[in-house]
Amino acid sequence: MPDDTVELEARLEEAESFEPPESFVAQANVADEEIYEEFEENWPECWERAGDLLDWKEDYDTVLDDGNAPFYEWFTGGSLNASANCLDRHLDDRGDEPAIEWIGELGDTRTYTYSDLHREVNEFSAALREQGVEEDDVVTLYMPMVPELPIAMLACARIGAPHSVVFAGFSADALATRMNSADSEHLVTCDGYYRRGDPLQHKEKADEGLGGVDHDVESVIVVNRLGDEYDHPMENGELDYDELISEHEGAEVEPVTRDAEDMLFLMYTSGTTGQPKGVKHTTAGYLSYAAWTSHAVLDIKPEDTYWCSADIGWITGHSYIVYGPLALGTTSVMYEGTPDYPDKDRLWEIVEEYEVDQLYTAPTAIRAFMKWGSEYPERHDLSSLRLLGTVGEPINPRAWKWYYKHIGNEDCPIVDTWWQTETGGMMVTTLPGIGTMKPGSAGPPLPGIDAKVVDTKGEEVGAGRAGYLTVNKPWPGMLRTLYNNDERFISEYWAEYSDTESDDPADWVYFPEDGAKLDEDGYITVLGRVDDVLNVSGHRLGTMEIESAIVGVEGVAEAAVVGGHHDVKGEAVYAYVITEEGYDGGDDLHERIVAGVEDAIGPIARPEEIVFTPELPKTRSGKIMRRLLEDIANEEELGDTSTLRNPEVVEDIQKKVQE
Ligand code: 6R9
Repeated sequence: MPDDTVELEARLEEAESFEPPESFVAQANVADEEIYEEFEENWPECWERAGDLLDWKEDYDTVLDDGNAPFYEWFTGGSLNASANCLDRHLDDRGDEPAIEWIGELGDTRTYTYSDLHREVNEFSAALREQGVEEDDVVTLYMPMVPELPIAMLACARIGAPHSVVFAGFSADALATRMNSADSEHLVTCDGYYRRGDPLQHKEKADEGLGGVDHDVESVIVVNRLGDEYDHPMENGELDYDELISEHEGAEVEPVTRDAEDMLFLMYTSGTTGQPKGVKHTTAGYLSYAAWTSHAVLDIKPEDTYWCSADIGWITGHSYIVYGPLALGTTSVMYEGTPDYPDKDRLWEIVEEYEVDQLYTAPTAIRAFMKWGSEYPERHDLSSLRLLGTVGEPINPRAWKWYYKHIGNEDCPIVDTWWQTETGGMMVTTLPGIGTMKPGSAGPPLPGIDAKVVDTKGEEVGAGRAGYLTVNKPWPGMLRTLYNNDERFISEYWAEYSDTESDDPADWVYFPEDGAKLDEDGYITVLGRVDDVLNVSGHRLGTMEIESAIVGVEGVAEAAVVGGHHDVKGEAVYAYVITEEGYDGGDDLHERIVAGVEDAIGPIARPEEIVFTPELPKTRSGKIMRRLLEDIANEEELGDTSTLRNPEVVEDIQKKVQE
């Protein structure tokens, strides 16, 4: 390596902060730092900026109705349709431009122009209607990354039927739980998909899930992705997607006028208890917020080719593959497969071929790229990239710098965006054309977002101190409630820091259950969950859900699940298991536990390590000391064990983990 490269490398290693590249600033959608003040001084009317990005059927009359906190309502009096905003309004100017560039894992591709997408969404809307789907019926979409997934989402939106997308990697049981919780009587699914070149069956899993649905299911529609590779069962009156589309060829379905606050979709996510939470998002608030943050943070312009590599089965894919980018009329790339198939340069090959302008991915992926080495991106011309983004978990400065240098060539700003399923869109991040970037720190709250770092009493902590993240004012993209469960909505998100008896919105504080640290410039470093939620490869998993799956396995008496450090996944699942009295283990219990977890949740929740132990460390009041189990998993020095009822088990467990 020549000397100057070594020097450059060293300077990059040491640098604590980076300025947005001038070339970027010159063209940025948002480049004037006064925006922070403008939002603050003019709150909540500042949110008209987000509302202005949409086409309204009927204009709204109130930006924010906070009369019934925390059940806030946004853009009240207004009406619109999300699919019309993502499709119809672009037809005149951008009808022939690509809306979705879909890339299959095997290299097959499909381009949907805005006209194509509009046509198929109309046809599928007609098909759904014919199947009896009515306004406000929840339609479950249990689908992998095929173009028919965003088509089905937009078709639901068109006819005013909220969708509930269930990640394809989730198990049959998980599908049933979600359909039951949402009383969903309609399912759109898929025969299968490809993973690392192999066809994976999906339909049988869907069938098994349907077996667990406790009410009548009116319709099941199956997309055929695998063709002749997999002769999927169709024995129960299911309908074939392609046949439905051809039956409804040329159909036009008038977009249903939806009230601003009408539900656009439900998205289930993990929480502290075993039951997943149905997060409710609305038409105007959510869509305007997804569009606004896509504009301000991702710097999306209609002529861009933008790529978010998440799965649409998670909120990131909803907001930043489908709704945000399409509302802005840009080209959104959608990739079916894994980043290392056929080789570890797959992403870079796609960036080069499609001349991708913005890439939005997750720290877990970046850590994997780093491990594979810079020779893979070096094989490709990545000069089309203008902006990089990350989401899902904290990114460590080393990974940030690797991304900055090896993918961004040191001239793309990086936005490290903190947000959640519940927030609908980004909340804490630098604005790419304005803010100094500090690797490892997400940045200040976005304009109009009143996020703070507080102590257990709700007092703000000073610079350099760690505490808990709170959001002290509402924002348009926020969840409105948990489906059919206002009480849990309040207890999960508000009770911690609010005066729940108060009618004054100023007394209501949203608690995202993340720990955070503040620096002297008001930048927030998010430290991770403070509840019993794990973040495995950026996926949110409840420890309780995994524990109850393990306890359901024959021979298991008790289980405790914690997160242990993992170089690529960030966190990995560690399970400590007590077997039943008299159970001699020794057989296939390990495999049965893995299978039990995969059946209840899916392979993403598979334990990395299962430790059998006769006892779990418990406090005198009988609570499992999870913190200690975490320290053991991470092979860290153990904290205070003096409050334990059974300190002697600790050493025993430690030995087993180290074996
Ligand atoms: C969008 C999404 C939310 C949880 C969140 C936090 C973690 C997300 C982060 C981040 C640090 C970031 N998280 N982005 N932590 N820095 N930039 O991921 O939604 O699946 O609901 O997860 O992810 O812990 O509370 P979701």
